[in-house]
Amino acid sequence: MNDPSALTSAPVLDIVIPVYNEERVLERSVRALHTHVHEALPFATRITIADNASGDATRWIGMRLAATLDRVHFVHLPEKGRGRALRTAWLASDARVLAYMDVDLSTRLDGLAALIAPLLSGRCDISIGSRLAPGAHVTRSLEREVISRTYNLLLRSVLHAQFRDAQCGFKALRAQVAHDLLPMVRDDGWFFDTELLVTAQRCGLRIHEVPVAWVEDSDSRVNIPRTVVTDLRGVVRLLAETAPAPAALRSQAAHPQEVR
Ligand SMILES: Nc1nc2c(ncn2[C@@H]2O[C@H](COP(=O)(O)OP(=O)(O)O)[C@@H](O)[C@H]2O)c(=O)[nH]1
Ligand SMILES: [Mg+2]
Repeated sequence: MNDPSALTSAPVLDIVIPVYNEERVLERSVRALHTHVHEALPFATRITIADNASGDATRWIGMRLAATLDRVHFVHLPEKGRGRALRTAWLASDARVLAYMDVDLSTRLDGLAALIAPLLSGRCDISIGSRLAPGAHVTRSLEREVISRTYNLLLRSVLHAQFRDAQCGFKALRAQVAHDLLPMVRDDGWFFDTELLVTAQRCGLRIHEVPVAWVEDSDSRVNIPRTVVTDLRGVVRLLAETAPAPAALRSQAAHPQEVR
């Protein structure tokens, strides 16, 4: 149970929900997540709805939810881009652990505790949901399965990625890590996740993968051909960039901290 006396203090965890034209599911998902965090997480948790340029009723539903539910915030950005929404909401947050999850709740909510626990105990710097790790239960179309496996194979062979699933919409990291890492991440769209993880790995940060139970929602904002092209361009850019890690990140990697 969250402590009601702590409603105005900084939460331990901030879960950002990036949304673009999600009037259909926004209210149902936020209410389900709100109930879950209050019942299942033993620390103060905020939910931040981060909308970019939605043209439907998303903005008004988000504002109403923020006015109605405790510890639910709403931010609106005029320009599109999921990475932009995550970057902005994370950098503005005063929570010690920052997370995000897709609004369609494709990941089962009971995976949240397993995602956050290794960050709170200091066992890792970034914790990511994985549909390709042993123990994951995934229901999705053959097309998305093939694209996902091919893309992640490419990341492993070309960029030497040590993580299995770059694109699962379920990730968390320590706030200090986000503040140090995000200035090095340039992409503001779908490639943001990959760039964040590859940059973290290059800085020697510890990435922990949590197998998830995932049921794909076929209502998608992804334009697959366009996203494949921008992802491949992003991979080529990261291949060409091998900037050294800033000292702050190197020392975090060398001296991992427990989050209190
Ligand atoms: N803030 C923001 N969120 C976005 C944008 N594009 C997609 N999203 C959100 O990103 C999440 C994942 O999108 P979705 O279409 O389910 O992706 P898929 O599951 O990979 O097909 C959802 O919560 C979307 O509303 C965007 O431009 N801005
Ligand atoms: Mg989805």
